[in-house]
Amino acid sequence: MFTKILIANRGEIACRVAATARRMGTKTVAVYSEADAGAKHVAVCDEAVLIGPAAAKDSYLRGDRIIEAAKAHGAQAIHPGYGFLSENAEFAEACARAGLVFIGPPGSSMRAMGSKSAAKQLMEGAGVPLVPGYHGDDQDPQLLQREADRIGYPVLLKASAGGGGKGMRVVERSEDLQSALASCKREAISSFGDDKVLVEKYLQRPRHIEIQVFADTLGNCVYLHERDCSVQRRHQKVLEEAPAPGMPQDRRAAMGEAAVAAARAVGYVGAGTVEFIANQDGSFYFMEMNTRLQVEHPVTEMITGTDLVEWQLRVAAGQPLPKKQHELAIHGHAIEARVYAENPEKGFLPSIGTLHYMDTPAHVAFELGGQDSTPAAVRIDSGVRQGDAISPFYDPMIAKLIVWGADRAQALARMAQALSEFHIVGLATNIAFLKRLVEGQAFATADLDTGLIERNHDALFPQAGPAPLGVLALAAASLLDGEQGIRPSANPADPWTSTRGWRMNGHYRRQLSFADDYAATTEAKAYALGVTYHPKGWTLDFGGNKHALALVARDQDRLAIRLDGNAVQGTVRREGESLHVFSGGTHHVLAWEDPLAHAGEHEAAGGRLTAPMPGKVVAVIAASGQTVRKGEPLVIMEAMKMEHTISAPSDGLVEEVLYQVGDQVADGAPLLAFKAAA
Ligand code: MV4
Repeated sequence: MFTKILIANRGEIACRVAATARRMGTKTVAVYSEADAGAKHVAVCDEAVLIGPAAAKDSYLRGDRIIEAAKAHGAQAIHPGYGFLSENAEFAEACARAGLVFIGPPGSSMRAMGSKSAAKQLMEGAGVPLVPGYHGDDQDPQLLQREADRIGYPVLLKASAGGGGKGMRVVERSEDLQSALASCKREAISSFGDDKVLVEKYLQRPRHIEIQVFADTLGNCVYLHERDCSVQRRHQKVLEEAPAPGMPQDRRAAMGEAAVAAARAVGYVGAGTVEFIANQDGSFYFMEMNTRLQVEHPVTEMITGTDLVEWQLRVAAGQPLPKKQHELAIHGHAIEARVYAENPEKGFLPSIGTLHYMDTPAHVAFELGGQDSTPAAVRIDSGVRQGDAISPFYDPMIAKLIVWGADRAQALARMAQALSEFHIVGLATNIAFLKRLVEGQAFATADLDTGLIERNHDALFPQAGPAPLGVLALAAASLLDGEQGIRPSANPADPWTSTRGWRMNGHYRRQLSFADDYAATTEAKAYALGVTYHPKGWTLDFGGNKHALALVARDQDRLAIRLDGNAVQGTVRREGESLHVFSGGTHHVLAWEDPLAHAGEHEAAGGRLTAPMPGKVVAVIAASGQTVRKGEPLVIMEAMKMEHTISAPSDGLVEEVLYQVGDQVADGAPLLAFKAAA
């Protein structure tokens, strides 16, 4: 076994690989970019090497520097993770030339699967089922027309060099084929430098079912059953599960054997995934092979009780596969949800910034399940910690949330519960969307196909409404109870210094004011709550109705309240003047208008103007020493391909501009010194 490996990746997969290496007594070398000096993957590895600037092409894609780093640090092997260099045949071969083991398949296997049409020809020879279609070399438009007419419409044109849904055209009628062919070829040549296309029968409502395979250098090859990854949006997987709901044992074996035949046909070694599309009737067809460990591998680990990274290291070191086919049974059901820093309400736009607060459900970081032992109910694989930034340079994934259950119903219930306990402040996330998705009728009843999200759009993107009373009551209870903690008197029974709102005659009354911007109008929605204090709680007066409120229990930010006799639970996290209320999988942000907060602050206007998020300065409009009017643009930043204008908060003087065009700016960094006019 290797004594030291280099992990040529970042984020959760780098941390995941490091966890197994540590368990096996193998030392790890991390590589990192300038943006990742403080990243978790650097912290969890034994050694670390800076390989270049933030942009991946200058760092994580620099195979030459990575190989150099591996040699300089005495690593014997390189684990590529997924993405970056993981499916780069030249890199795999360059490792070998440098005397390093590439932990993955041979370059020849990657190349054989890299071209869709060549792969289909190979698969045809190996007896792997293919969608009815044409994948020949002759690209004469009239021949393609005859083939499409023979197959029958609708047909799908696919760029042979494509992948992940790029370069595809659905053609409904014979007379539309030539124009679709021309446009498909244009996209194929510009995206992949190769205009070869193939023609397939277009399947309606297909499922994406993939088979995990593993081969060693001694000629053994097994399948570790299937994953259903049908729930996707724009070819990005959102939920993955294993086993596939409704899969009969004989079809599972047939798909597994087809996948092993596919792997053997290309001389495969290591972890790979053979992707099929399946009709609703269960018929299945080879699509492509992913020649790497995949993001969603944990669901397979959970149901088979294996550590696939351990298998990768053993196979790369020349050892045989740890298990034979008949030893690979399925135990229970696992579901993975990809938690992203993105905004589902804004077209899933990535949300960059700092994870100011991250509270996760009780979980294990990585743990082996097993045929005999029950796996952990909840596992989280994450490459970030509270306080870390999600930068614009890399994939904005926050974590993979993986749950296991004895059956699908239990796994589903655990997923819904875990999502409602996953609380993040600082960034937009897809957590509430994921919760609606797993609880929705279609996923709950396993009515799966690749169009599930689009078809259920209205249920998955409900109109935002005003904050419900329970949310306002949680916020109120959190504030009111918090104030009671401030007790200057040594004698807790002393009514004169208590902050419980005690009054000698009658009950003390006050008003709490909250606001939110759910309607996304410029006018925020205001909520005014009258509060009357009682010895054991409060009465809330809201919208003309009275509601009895009492705090039942509190554990830091977690509250249990009674509201009109009903139990309500939630977490209230205060960040400045914002109250983040998490309850039942929802996240409401309420601005609290604290009447005391701004006392004595009026002269402090001005000071420094800060970057709202990490990004790049694209224009500096104001000059040092310039007088400006309120609202005038001063600096323009670009982050996530969008421009953000920083404007003068009031009339005043720009004392100093601290950045130049082209500079990278961290979240919260002062951009200019500004002095408000008197
Ligand atoms: C298809 C198909 C329907 N019929 N092929 C999309 C990406 C690539 N991996 C294969 N893809 C598809 N191929 C035929 N003949 C529908 C898709 C497809 C899809 C497949 C898997 C997961 C999500 C998808 C979303 C849209 C279309």
